[in-house]
Amino acid sequence: MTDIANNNADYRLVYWPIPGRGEFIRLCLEHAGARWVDTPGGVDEVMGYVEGRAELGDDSPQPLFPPILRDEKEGVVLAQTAAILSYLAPKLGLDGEGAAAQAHVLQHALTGLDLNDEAHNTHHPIAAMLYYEDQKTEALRYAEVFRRERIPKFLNYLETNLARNTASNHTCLVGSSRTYADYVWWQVVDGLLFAFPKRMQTVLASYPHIKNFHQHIKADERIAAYLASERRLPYSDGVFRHYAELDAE
Ligand SMILES: N[C@@H](CCC(=O)N[C@@H](CS)C(=O)NCC(=O)O)C(=O)O
Repeated sequence: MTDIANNNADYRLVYWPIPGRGEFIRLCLEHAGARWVDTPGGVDEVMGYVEGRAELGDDSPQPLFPPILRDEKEGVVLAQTAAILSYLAPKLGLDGEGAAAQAHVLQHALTGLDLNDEAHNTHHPIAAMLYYEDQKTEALRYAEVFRRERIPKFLNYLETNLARNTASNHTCLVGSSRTYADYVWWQVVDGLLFAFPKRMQTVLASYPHIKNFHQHIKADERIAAYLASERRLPYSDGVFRHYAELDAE
């Protein structure tokens, strides 16, 4: 639930107007029904942070790039997706129980973020600052290996760990309730379904727990309401892009 009147928000996300890495954080905030706002100042606000013009207070470091989170109550400004997620986790009820479970949640989240980075490289294998059109030949080669080797390798990891987690009847990665690692993986699977629909249809036939996990979270009341709202931004120029030439069964 966002709070459009910014002054009532507990959290402020500062990110580009795309799903991208901001989406992992948005999903967690929505899960908890947190009062949050999404970059009210738009792209100028993002630039203010990366160019060192934003008010950070005394104790928060200068961020290098978005996503950036402001905890309005605590006066904390924080960057790096994994750091933001692990900071928010106990506040949003999305951490594991105990030190070992919390480390496992982080393990799963970082692994999902690795796959997110590789998905980005399928259309930007040479440099993020160059246009896709300037690296199409390399993108075709990268995407072919990504589809054949990397998607199954990572999804096998997800399927195996969902299968191992009987405590949640295979619907979560760690323990009996949802953590931020589940949202990281949900978003990556959802993004891959958008970007590589042919390949995902083929591989998901072998991964029943992933299919169920994806549907289960999508059907969650708060998440379903979020996905149907304007707050859920459409896939466009972010990590997950659909280029037909990069997809195949
Ligand atoms: N490891 C960082 C990566 C952050 C990142 O690459 N942010 C992108 C948007 S998703 C960006 O705006 N990068 C600008 C740049 O690299 O100059 C994280 O997970 O937060």
